[in-house]
Amino acid sequence: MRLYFCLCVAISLVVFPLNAGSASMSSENFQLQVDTVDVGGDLVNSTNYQVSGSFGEAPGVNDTQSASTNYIVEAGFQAAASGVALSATLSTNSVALSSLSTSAVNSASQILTVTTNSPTGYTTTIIEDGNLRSGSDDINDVSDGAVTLGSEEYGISTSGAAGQFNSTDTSITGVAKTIATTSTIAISEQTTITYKAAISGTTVAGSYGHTVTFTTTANY
Ligand SMILES: [Ca+2]
Ligand SMILES: [Ca+2]
Repeated sequence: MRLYFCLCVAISLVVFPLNAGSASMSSENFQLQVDTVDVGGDLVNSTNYQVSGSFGEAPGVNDTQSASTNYIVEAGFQAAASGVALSATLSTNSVALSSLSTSAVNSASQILTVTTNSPTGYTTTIIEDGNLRSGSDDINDVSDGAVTLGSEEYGISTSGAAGQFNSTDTSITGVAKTIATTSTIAISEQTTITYKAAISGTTVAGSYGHTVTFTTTANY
């Protein structure tokens, strides 16, 4: 018995503004997130750069982002007011597990890459639009921690420092599940998501598919 199905994935991002680390002032009618003493400033944009400047700050200090393995510095008062930056990409938007048989566990992967200057990191969740299915038939979600040869089971695992299922297979359900998270900034942090499926002798033949959605948010 041979089956073919593919998985279609999509990604969405939610970004919330970051409150600056300096002291804020507020009253009934206003809130100042950051403050400085200078004589002026502006945000300047071009094709290849953005300069956020305030007169009175040291020249050149606030022109560029400084990054290393363990930190990102957004220097200058205007940068402090600009908030958190977050980007997330997938290496592919479609994953195919090819034809399944009772003699193999098929797998295929995609890579999630996240960069954020949030000092408390990010969290990525996955959710499905329904079980992996073909009409009214579906492939059972893995429930015992491993997609096993000869058993009808489907799930994912992760690899990478941020991965949350690096040593077990887990189901994808209609409830958002955290698959990757960090507690510090991330610079091109990669998490590999591996989809795995196996069938039994009673699995109904067909073309199976579903859609999953990733959501990445900065931690606060
Ligand atoms: Ca499911
Ligand atoms: Ca199993």
